[in-house]
Amino acid sequence: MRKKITLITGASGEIGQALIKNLKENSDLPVVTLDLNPLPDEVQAMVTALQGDILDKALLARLVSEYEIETIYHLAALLSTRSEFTPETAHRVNVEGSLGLLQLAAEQSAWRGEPVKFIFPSSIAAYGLPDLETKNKDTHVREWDWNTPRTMYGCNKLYCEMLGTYFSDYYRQLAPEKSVMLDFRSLRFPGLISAFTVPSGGTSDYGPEMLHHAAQNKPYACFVREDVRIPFMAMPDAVKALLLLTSAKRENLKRHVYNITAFSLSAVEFRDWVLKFFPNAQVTFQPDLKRQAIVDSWPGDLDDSAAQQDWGWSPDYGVERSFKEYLVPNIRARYQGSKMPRTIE
Ligand code: AKB
Repeated sequence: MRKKITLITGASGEIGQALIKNLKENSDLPVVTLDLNPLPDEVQAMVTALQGDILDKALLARLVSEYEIETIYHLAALLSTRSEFTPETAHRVNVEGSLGLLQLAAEQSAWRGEPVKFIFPSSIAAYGLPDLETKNKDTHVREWDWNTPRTMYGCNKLYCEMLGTYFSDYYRQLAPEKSVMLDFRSLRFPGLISAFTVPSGGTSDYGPEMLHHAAQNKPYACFVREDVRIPFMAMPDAVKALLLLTSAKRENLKRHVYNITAFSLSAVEFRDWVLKFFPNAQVTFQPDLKRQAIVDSWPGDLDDSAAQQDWGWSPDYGVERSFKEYLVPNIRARYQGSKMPRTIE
């Protein structure tokens, strides 16, 4: 008999590490991870870790032959800045990788006669607002607004949302017999901030970078203008959202893709929060006009009312609580202790 598991791809990334720790405490199902990179020792001990490429068909076939997968958290992706440097590789990993996993989940759903839940983190990068005037005016961007991304990563995320929806609702729609289909659920995350890891390869990285530099007493040159605004979220809320959406009753979900947000800050407001806790922080603003243009195309804030209504979403961490109770104490402890946070994508 195949062993029931939860599968996490891209598990060595920021969300993956936080999710593993949470599942370890709150779920009875064993977790199997798949990542190109090794996991840090502390999380590796909590899972069965497979090191490999999501594009490796033989590896995926082995996974299906050994395990019955209940839920897939498909986190593996190249982020927005990195993807602009290697767009074709980004497309391979972000789109072809997702397609392969959707096929795997579709096969497993049909084989076991029960849908595999496929949880897919999307992003504010799926939006592309045309100009700053529109961005400043439309501060409650809804899921169907401005779906015109201007990055490879954003295009990949938007398309994979559509692919997931297709696999969930229409896959093999002309086949003579209808089989059980997978259950695709996706979240559009704002910029995420973790106390334990520093991101790299993203374009919302200036927020977490500012904070982690301040905690280490290092000067930081912010690569966007003072006034640029996007929504952010502390990592515990990101994990909470993934788990809430996973456990939501399917009949309550009126959409496959949901916005979620916690708080919206301009870069200078972010700096001011950092200064409250690290008054000696040295932050300057030296915009990189190309990365700036990407952030300018992302919404200043989102309308997440559909998530609130359908599956009870609300963040636990507003801006003050995020800094005061989660980010600052953990970051301080981290840098005072022996372990430096890992930089990860
Ligand atoms: C990135 O900057 O690429 C990500 C994102 C906003 O999805 N953090």
